[in-house]
Amino acid sequence: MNYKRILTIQDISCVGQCSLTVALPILSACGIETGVLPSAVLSTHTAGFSDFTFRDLTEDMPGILEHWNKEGIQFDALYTGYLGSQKQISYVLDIYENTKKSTSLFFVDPAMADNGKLYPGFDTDYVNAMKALSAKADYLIPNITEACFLTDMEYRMEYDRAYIDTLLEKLSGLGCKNVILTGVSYQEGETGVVVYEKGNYSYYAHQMLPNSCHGTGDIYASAFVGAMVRGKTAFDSAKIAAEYTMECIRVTAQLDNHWYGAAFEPAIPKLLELLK
Ligand code: PXL
Repeated sequence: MNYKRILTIQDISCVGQCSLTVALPILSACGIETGVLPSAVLSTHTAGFSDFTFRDLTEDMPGILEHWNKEGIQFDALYTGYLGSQKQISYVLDIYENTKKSTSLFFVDPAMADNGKLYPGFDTDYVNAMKALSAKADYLIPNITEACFLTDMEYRMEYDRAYIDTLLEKLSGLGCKNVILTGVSYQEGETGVVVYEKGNYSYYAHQMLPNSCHGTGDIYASAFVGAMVRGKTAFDSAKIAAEYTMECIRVTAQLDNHWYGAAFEPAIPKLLELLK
């Protein structure tokens, strides 16, 4: 039986349907044993709520790693998302180096920005630390805004294939092996994802839905990682994650006042169907 164990490191936003509260159920639905390491605990996510609480768990990390090492605990894959602090990023690298197997895959979603802007609380030092983490990724999963921050390129709302090619080359220049670049749109009414594997470009285009939701980056990355750890190719995983994310957006569009996240749970049967 193909039963793998993954570790995911990202925050717990207690309410808001993002990060760990999205990654854990999606990876579990993919049939993967999922170890979790919360990077921080927030009362809600930071996009649209005010006065949220934030407890940084950076200083818990070395002790957790020490215990895992004593127990000989290893993971078949490691997947990082929103991290709590710049210092934490170096601990995360330590955890990766000391819990991986020779075949383990490292997935990095540099969850720090969208729509041309960094999320609240992040700065240039954090971006620089994220560049170092991204360099180690087998699969880096940024949106265009994050890709621009990681490569010091100008963020553009309108662009062409040459702009995307330069972004991909610069991201590879950081040292990561493969890139899954989300939210790439070359035509009105259409968007898609670029799969850049060992320097080879492929593109999965799909309909651009009229509504967008917070947290879809986390849904996309979790489904992509889940499909890959299940043994799908990167292109098939990119497609499965895109189709599932679109279904989540469609479900959310039917709800009133669901502004803070995407209703990914009712769409889980669709994910299971796509994984068959
Ligand atoms: O969805 C990314 C994300 C994760 N975690 C927290 C966030 C955000 C985006 O705003 O605020 C705490």
